[in-house]
Amino acid sequence: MKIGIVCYPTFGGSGVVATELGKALAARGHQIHFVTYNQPVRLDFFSENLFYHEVAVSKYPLFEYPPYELALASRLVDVVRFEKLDVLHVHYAIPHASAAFMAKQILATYGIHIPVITTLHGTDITLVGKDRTYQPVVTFSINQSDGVTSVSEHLKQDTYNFFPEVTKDIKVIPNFIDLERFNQKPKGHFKKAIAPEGEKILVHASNFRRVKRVNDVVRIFAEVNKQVPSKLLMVGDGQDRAEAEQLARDLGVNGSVRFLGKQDAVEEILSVSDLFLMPSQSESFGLAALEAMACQVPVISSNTGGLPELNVDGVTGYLKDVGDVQGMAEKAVYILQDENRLNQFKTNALARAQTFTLANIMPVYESLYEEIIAGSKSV
Ligand code: GMT
Repeated sequence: MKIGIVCYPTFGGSGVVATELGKALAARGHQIHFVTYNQPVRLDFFSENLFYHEVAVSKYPLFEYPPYELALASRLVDVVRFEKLDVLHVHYAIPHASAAFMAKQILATYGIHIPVITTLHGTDITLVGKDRTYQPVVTFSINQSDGVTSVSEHLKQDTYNFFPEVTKDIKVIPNFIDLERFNQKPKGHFKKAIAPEGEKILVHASNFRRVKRVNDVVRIFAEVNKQVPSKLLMVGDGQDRAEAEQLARDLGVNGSVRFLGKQDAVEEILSVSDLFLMPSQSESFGLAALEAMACQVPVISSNTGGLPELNVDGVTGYLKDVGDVQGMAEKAVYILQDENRLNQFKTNALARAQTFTLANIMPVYESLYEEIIAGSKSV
């Protein structure tokens, strides 16, 4: 198949899922065309089946807000026509689903019928999407998509709750993990450098947006650190980083916390870690937690959104109410204090991650493409 993929090219989870899916499909022999404003971060190698088409947004003094959605729709028309794509798969509804709808309508005037699949990832529904500013457009473009998927059962229900006029059937296809990349690697020397006295290593990775509650990460760590010799690694960058750094100083733990910024080889950092912290306000799935589990790192998370579909309470980690810093710290100490218990949680985390493999999930997308393409040809 010739598949067009639209996504955000940044470090965000939706872009990662879209890129990894595209790479895997290309390895299966499909021709994959990424259409986005920058080279996706994980698309860092050459393959004969992978193509990248940049969306250039021209600047003009009148455009206080350059119309990216129009530039994207135009680029999609161009790519679908000239590369003869079979299907467009857009990740993150805003503005990708509506741009794809517009492209589809324009292509119809050339006699080209291109089916569109929209994958809902999380904040496109739970934060930005349900904002009244975008709600009618999001509702419309979901209903107009030929296929709609969501990354968890919870996100599917959120979509119906927040968008009462959405009538489209939503298929749940969970996020997946490439176990060839994400596995525990022998990085003893790195562990020794970070924790020379054998301290336990806690880790958090995100885009440091408000929804991630990074201050809670620092507060949980400060509590744990009172009872368990430990270090905290903070991976990523974003609006709340400076505040979290200040909080670490205020709580007197800055000497044990390292802010590493954006990192490509997250799996190496996870490989030396003992516990992953994800106290998010909302989380449709929690891909970063799955990456941690694949590297044998148990997870202390909030019980919000799709997290209970991934993190099994008392088995792969613990789940507590959003904002329950004390409860999360208590469970972290409980896991870290006993070496046998910690090892059991590590084993369980890996076993759970193995149920979300790329090999299991990719064929589900493949069959969906086939079904949607066949359906659109029969119309
Ligand atoms: O987590 C983020 O803020 C990034 C965001 C994105 O769309 O780039 O992630 C969302 O999609 C991921 C991939 O499907 C999910 O694993 C994340 O849980 C989800 N984030 C939220 O719901 C906050």
